[in-house]
Amino acid sequence: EKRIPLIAANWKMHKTVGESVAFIEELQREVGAVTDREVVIAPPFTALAAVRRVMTAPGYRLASQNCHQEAKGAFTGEVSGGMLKDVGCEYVIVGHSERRHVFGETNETIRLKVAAAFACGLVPILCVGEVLAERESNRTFKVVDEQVQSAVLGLTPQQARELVIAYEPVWAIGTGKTATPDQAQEVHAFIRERYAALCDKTVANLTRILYGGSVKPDNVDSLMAQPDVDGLLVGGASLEVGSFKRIIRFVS
Ligand code: G2H
Repeated sequence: EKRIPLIAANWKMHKTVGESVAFIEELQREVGAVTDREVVIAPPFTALAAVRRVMTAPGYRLASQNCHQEAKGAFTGEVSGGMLKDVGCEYVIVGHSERRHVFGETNETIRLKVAAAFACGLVPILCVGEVLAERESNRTFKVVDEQVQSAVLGLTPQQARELVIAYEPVWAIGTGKTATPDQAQEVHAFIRERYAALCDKTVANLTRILYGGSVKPDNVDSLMAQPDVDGLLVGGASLEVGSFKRIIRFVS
């Protein structure tokens, strides 16, 4: 068994329904079916249903950018995993650095969201990563380790195997400052090693670890050439079909 590369577009708070549909139609027209990699699109909540309807080519999957940890209830403004599954999502991004740092999500909230996502039949894409001050004080491994460890607490071996991890150094997000392929590889290898210790070696060898943070057409090949980089989580460069198409077609 091999790790199938996964390229995810995180559109954040961008695109109307019409813009989202036009993007998916054009992307599928230009790229067509993908068989040796998975393309995951995470539009805003408002465009999920419309994107689901036009996403018909093989290899494309729908994701949400967030979910609430409870199944239902008096949580005004929130969306549950079950609702996302219902609209056709297969994946959900959990613990993105913007959720952690702008909206105050803690490792504990994120652990609950990971569990809730699995309970609804969604696969979480768990984001982890250090801020600049943590990197500069040599705490990168410690921070990432705590984030991963906390999130996988209580997962079954099957869930641990399905979970997708995205390493996104916060200092590289939307800043144009990408981690070098070596910097990414170093942390990815560390995550896999820790994952093997926490879960199991076979599981860790099958778990996909994505890199995110200023991924661009001109750095995608060198990132994907790293042995422990199994895919990409792309923000800014996923908003245009031209650049996202090039990223999907990485060669490593
Ligand atoms: C990191 C990434 C997508 P960008 O947030 O999750 O965004 O590619 O714009 O740095």
